[in-house]
Amino acid sequence: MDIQIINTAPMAGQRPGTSGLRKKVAVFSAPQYLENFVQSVFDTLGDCHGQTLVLGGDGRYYNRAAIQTVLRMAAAHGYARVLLGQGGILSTPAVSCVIRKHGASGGLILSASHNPGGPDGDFGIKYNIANGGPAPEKVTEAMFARTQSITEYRISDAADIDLDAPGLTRIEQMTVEVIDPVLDYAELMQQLFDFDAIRALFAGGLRICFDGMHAVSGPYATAILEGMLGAPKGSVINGVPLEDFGGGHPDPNPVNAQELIAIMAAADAPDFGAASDGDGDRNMIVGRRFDVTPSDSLAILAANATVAPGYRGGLKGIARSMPTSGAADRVASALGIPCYETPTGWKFFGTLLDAGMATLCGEESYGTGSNHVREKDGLWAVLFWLNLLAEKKQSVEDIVRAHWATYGRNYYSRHDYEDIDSAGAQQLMDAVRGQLAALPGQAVNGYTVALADDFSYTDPVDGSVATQQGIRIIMTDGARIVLRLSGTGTDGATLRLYLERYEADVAQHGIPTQEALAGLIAVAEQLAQIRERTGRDAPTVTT
Ligand code: VG1
Ligand code: CO
Repeated sequence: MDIQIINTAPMAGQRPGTSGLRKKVAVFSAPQYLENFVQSVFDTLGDCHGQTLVLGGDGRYYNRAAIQTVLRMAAAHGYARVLLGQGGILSTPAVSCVIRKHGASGGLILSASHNPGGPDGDFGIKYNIANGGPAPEKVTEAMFARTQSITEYRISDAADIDLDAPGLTRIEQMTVEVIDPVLDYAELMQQLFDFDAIRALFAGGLRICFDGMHAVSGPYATAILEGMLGAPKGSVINGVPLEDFGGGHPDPNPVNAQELIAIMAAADAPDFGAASDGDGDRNMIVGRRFDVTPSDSLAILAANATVAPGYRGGLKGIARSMPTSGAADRVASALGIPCYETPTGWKFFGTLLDAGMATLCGEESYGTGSNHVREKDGLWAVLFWLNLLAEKKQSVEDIVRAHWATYGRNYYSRHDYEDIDSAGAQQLMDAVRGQLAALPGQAVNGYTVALADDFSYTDPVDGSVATQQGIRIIMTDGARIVLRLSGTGTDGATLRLYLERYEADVAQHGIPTQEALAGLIAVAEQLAQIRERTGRDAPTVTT
């Protein structure tokens, strides 16, 4: 075995977005593309002799080939040990858990999360630091800068290793340990939730449907829900990870998870439904004929956190991304704890969690998590809800309605305009930005603008600043519109329009969401001229 030094040259477009570097498989598998990025990550980290790296992915097309390359490069970079998920499989929250539990210096997650997979789909890679969380922006920017000046990479010429056989293999000085991808994670879940109470729920006849969407969550859900907790066989559907996710789009929302939504709408629907995404960090919670908005889910878990043994001591604080609804803020204020508002992306929660300032975090995009790891965690949210059902002995819908009755309802929706022209999308954002200074005080369609800005964030722990994190137009009654461009797509641009309005009156809590937000939707159209500028007369996806 020898370490080879291969000449290379910078490639365009290797800047990580909201969550890692994502490109079409054809781009990632082109000669030296993956190698350039991985070497740039390693060069940014510096000397890794003696250190442990965690490695795994969501099982999508190109995962196994990419893992062999990363292993050879990690050996050439001096790592002492790699903990590799068997078959190349590790969910994003499991990587976070394994890094923390085994004292690794970091991990590489091979995933494009909710983006479609397969030879024509997307691939992605993300580096997580020693706390188990996504590398912060200053680190990903340094990695990007390195991709712009790279001249060579180092790689062992060792043969491919067996990714499926548990145990130890050596590449150069490095030991590769193939681990059970579920074990450490399942053990952590057992510490956080009342497994006996959940087991009793199933024994008492509770029926659930968990849709793994042919992505990475399947093995975790099957082992924990059906195996450890006794949910009836068949409770997990689409539970085997496939390289192309069965041709589906592993983004757990009512549009993409139609099979689950249909099951939950049937006359004999199960009591509880859930779905996760490509890499297992998101969750959609569904009751019988009732969808739970992710922002509400965060607020409800926060309000009831002490039902779970892992949170008996109460919460230090809550953190939510800026576009996420203010439902959690109302719970935080009732609990007398702070609520932090961060930019979109889990990397912004890490410092707050490390500093013990926040216990629960959430995003409107079906992402919820806590200080148990440093990533959002799909199955964790499902177990939390099951623990809640065990305690409350109410239906999902009754729990949500009771929450609204206590705190009021934050009507909330996100409209996505996918794959629009990038230059046009930028022009739209610039045009709205140009109006911001003049908007406060103006009346638009019955609303009066109180504040209009481009969200900037100063991290309260390390003082780092992130600017241009989304345009907010906030009305005098607290209703708001947020506009931002996605940082995870690979086709053109995706415009996200977020809409929120608070309703205290319980008699007004039954309005269909889009109807309740119609006035705000009209304001957004008037200010941003979305139809004209995108050439679309409706969003691609409404959640
Ligand atoms: C989207 C979501 C964001 C989430 C990110 C990564 O980003 O809006 O809330 O953190 O995906 O999630 P964007 O930039 O496309 O809006 V995942 O599950 O892809 O790791
Ligand atoms: Co994800």
